Amino acid sequence: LCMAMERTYIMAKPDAVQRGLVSDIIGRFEKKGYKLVALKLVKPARSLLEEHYDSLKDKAFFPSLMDYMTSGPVVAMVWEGKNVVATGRTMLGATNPLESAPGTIRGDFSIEVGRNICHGSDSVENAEREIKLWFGEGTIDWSSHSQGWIYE
Ligand code: DGT
Repeated sequence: LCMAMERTYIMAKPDAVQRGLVSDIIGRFEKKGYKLVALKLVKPARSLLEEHYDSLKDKAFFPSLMDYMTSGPVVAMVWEGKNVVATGRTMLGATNPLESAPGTIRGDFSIEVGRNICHGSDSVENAEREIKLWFGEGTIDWSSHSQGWIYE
């Protein structure tokens, strides 16, 4: 139980909130065995999203991405666990739902890349950057009684 634990930033996008899919997204991470260390409903400012998606600012779809992401509240979360950055991305499925496998969150609940319902950090470095951006120091350390039944 002393292994270094990763953290990742997971976000239910405005369409997930509108469509009532938040509990499915949270439930998959919870049931997998990952530990929730931060969660909030937030209507993000355009400036926050511009920083979050800074690497995409020259893409043709960036304005529509900003309109989509500012269209309503999102659920921002931080999940902790072994290899949670890469495994979290696997759980979300491919960015384009046309390519996401059935059984993944996007594969099961979405059809188009511009309405792909969730976000997950793509590297440990980006996870740290995104967690700081969305939560600052506002994550919570707590001891989970089930860790001994999830990790050997
Ligand atoms: P995420 O988790 O939302 O950051 O998505 P990633 O990391 O799987 O994919 P990324 O960072 O290349 O793209 C971020 C979001 O931008 C993606 O979830 C949906 C949108 N997006 C990406 N590529 C396209 C595209 O070709 N067309 C449109 N309309 N949106 C796109």
